[in-house]
Amino acid sequence: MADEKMVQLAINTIRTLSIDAVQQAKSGHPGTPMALAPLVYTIWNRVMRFDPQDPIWPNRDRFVLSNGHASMLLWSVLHLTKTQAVDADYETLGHPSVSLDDIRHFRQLESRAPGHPEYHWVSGVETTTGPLGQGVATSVGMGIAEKWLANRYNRPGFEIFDYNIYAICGDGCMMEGIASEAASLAGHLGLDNLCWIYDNNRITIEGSTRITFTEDVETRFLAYGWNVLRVGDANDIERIEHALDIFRKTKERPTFIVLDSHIGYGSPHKQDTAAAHGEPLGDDEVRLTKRSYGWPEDAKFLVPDGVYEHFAAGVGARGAKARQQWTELFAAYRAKYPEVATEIQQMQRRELPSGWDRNLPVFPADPKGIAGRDASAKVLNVLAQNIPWFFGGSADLGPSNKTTLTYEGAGDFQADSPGGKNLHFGIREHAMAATVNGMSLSKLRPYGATFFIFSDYARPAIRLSALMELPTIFVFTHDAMGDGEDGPTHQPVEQLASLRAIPGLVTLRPGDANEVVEAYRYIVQLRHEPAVLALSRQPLPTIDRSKYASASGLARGAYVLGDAPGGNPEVILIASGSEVSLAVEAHEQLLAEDIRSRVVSMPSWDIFDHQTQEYRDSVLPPKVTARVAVEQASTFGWERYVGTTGRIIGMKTFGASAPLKELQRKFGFEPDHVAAAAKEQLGKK
Ligand SMILES: Cc1ncc(C[n+]2csc(CCOP(=O)(O)OP(=O)(O)O)c2C)c(N)n1
Ligand SMILES: [Mg+2]
Repeated sequence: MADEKMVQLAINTIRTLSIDAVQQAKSGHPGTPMALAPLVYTIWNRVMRFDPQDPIWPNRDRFVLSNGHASMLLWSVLHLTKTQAVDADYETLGHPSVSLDDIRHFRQLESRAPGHPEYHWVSGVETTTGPLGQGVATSVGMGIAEKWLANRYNRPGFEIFDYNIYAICGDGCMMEGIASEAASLAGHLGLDNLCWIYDNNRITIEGSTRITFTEDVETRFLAYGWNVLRVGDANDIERIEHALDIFRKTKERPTFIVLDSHIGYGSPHKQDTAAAHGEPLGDDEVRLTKRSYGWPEDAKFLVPDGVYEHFAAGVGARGAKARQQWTELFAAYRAKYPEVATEIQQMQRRELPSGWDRNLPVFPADPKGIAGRDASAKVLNVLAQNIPWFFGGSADLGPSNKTTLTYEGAGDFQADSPGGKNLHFGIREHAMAATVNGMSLSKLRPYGATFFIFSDYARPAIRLSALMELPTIFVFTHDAMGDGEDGPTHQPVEQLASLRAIPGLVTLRPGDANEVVEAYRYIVQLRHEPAVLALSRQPLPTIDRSKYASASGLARGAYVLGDAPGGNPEVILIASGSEVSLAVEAHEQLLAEDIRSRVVSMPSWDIFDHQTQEYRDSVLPPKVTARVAVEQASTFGWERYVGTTGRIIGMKTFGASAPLKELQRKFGFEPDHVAAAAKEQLGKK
């Protein structure tokens, strides 16, 4: 068969698999796969360096489908290229990632062709997408990661990292603010390894973009400092290939390709209408559409003869050769540079280098103490020196978050210094969070920082980090009312509760400097879970660990810090963060009055909830129902630890603008108040 005919056959296979899967599922998005099949075909079969036999080969090009609703594009191409499945231990499983049967069961339970691309569920998916804008923003982190990796590991004659990132996006992604933040950052950093292709079909769910989106997107990207190209016909694969070629030759700027397309291409009644976006075409229209493609009208889930072979000869052969060459190159590299080669291998498996925790600080007891953020600064500077690929930055609050790495040689990450370990995200929290996810997907161990209150601006990407099971680290300081005078706009109330509600996210609020150290020790060892650290702005007393239990108890989420004589408490005080030392003071008052008090430090609900029932009962004995929880945050949810009769000293309103001491008095965060609540629990007023 003439090559051109084969190409059309391959493209129409992507289209018809997408149409059939949506029709069978009675839900999904057929129109965009129908329009973008030629683009995806060109990227995958002609350009991308990707070996379907090893979808996690470190130097592969990355493909991000930011308009995740068009997931059938990805399921089709993963299937047709016979991309192999890989497990969580990075082992190839010997079966395809997406089978034809999975596609037949598109959007059904257990199918490897779910509604949207899911990173931890389907091999070959580089990042979870669906919340519009997240994919393109995440791709910026992938671009940063590649630059950093190339700078650290490449040697003359050894281009160990030189991959590109291709992200497809639609009108929705272009409208979302996060994409603007991310594009601005990528332009500033001159990420020439990054190419976004914008599906300019002028259609979203409510109809034509004439009703919502009339800006000049091209000029916007020119202003961001991108190289902007346009391909006027989404079916013209030669032009698409040419534009992608220009991208690869463009230096010092990311590339933005505007691709004019027709949603629902080939459907006589639905092309160019919103009706093609998110519902099945319907049996009659499917037949008419297939007729327009010259496809057998009644065939379903058809992969014509030669199509698998065509992809095998394209991306398959090119990827296998590239990986083979890289593997040989890496073997020579390992012989010449064994230490850095080991680093790469450890990083790829999310292992830690030996000695990763050497020199972690130990803080002596000190009633004046040290702020959570200052303790964090000491730890970050140690970890970043022990773990070469551990680094990050802040959204313009480095001096406040104390996340700037200050050791000699840490450096700033910029276009002309891609080896720097201090990232400057600018005031772009949404994009920062997605960017650190992209870095994490590239196997670095990044952190992103801002004030705890602005975790709301990072929340969509935090949620995705948990959904993807990525060990991304979010460092949030000013965790309560410690910045008193800034007032309620800056005082988090509901943030802890809302982050604790995210499945799989480890939220930690350490109670003193040594708990900060233990928190990092715990977090750094996570391989598949993200973590949020909520740190104080103000100094917290460093608890005397010769008198109270070791901070290593943090690793169990909650632990008995101080106890009644004989370990037989009648009342339990539970606290996190800045309220731990407050609870300790109340505890000492109670002991002095011969009240058998226990004080529990509870830095993490999530970790505690994963301990055995036996351990949890040992910390919070069920028979002791007199309980007081104290936390400078919403009381929401604390009933689960104090029961329906316990007392919760927390926030039921927003805070206020005033010095911290006054706020503590106003809202009841004082030892006397806590001790009084404990006595009330015991009926001793
Ligand atoms: C953050 C976010 N908001 C809303 C949605 C719901 N949604 C899914 S697709 C879509 C329209 C997207 O339009 P466009 O990107 O142009 O996609 P096309 O129909 O052209 O493929 C919307 C609003 C979403 N997935 N994510
Ligand atoms: Mg659109």
